Amino acid sequence: MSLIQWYPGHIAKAEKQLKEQIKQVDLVLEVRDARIPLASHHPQIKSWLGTKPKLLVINRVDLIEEEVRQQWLHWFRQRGEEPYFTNGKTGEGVRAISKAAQLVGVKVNEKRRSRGLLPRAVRAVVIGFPNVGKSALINRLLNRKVVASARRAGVTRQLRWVRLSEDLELLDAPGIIPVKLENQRDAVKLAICEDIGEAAYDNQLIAITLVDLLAELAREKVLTSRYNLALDRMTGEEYLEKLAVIRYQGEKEKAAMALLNDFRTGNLGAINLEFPPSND
Ligand SMILES: Nc1nc2c(ncn2[C@@H]2O[C@H](COP(=O)(O)OP(=O)(O)OP(=O)(O)O)[C@@H](O)[C@H]2O)c(=O)[nH]1
Ligand SMILES: [Mg+2]
Repeated sequence: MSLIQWYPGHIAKAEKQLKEQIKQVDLVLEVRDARIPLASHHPQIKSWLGTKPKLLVINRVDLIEEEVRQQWLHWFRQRGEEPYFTNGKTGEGVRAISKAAQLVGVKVNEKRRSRGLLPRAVRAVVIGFPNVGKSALINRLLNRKVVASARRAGVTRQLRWVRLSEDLELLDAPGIIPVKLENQRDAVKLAICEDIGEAAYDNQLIAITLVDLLAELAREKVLTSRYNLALDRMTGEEYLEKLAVIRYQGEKEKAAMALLNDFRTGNLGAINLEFPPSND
């Protein structure tokens, strides 16, 4: 597989501004993709945060099974982190986030008062990989569409403050990715889940890897039910070719897009691409 390396200028710029903004806020909301909670973790966030409080938001909870969600909940808690599972489309779980954010605000204002300062709204920035649902979550928190949110990665291009209430202000930030994608397996998962710019990868290669990954996860039956074409002993590459022939007049790009779209929208079912690693 050719390497996925993608770090466009607009992301470099966004990252620079974001690092400055993080210093100004009281709280950071880190949004990840529930199908890949590890691969969608930006490795540098910790060093940017220092001692700043963070809420861990695991979005797209509709695209994993309940049992898997419980496994992640348990895993994160064991590591001393409290994950907030959300659905940026329906708003499920967003109230818990605003409550937790307001609690941080109470602490901020206690401190301010003790220094003779007037209380103010808590300021939080929403960060994460492109397309994980940051803007969608902000819209759900506000219950109306204030910031642009759409299917493709790279929708938010500028930092933008949104006042949620007297007590809470949120900063919508463009998606960020590491300068170097060290782990190519993770990079492929980001591409499959569309949490990285389209320019970064080749659709057919990523679709082939998706099929191979489904086989690895023993979930290949979802292909049979969706396309009426069983994987049997085919490789991902052979499967894509065959699917193209029987459904798309031999056009592999179309077959690849269908596979990717069906996975991304949940048409193939709720499929997590990662499980919590064993804690030892
Ligand atoms: N299935 C599902 N889709 C979601 C969820 N949250 C957001 N989406 C969809 O994911 C896509 C990306 O959402 P955005 O809000 O634009 O994501 P973003 O993180 O702001 O993206 P950038 O600004 O490009 O970095 C949109 O099509 C949303 O409707 C969710 O919980 N489940
Ligand atoms: Mg956005």
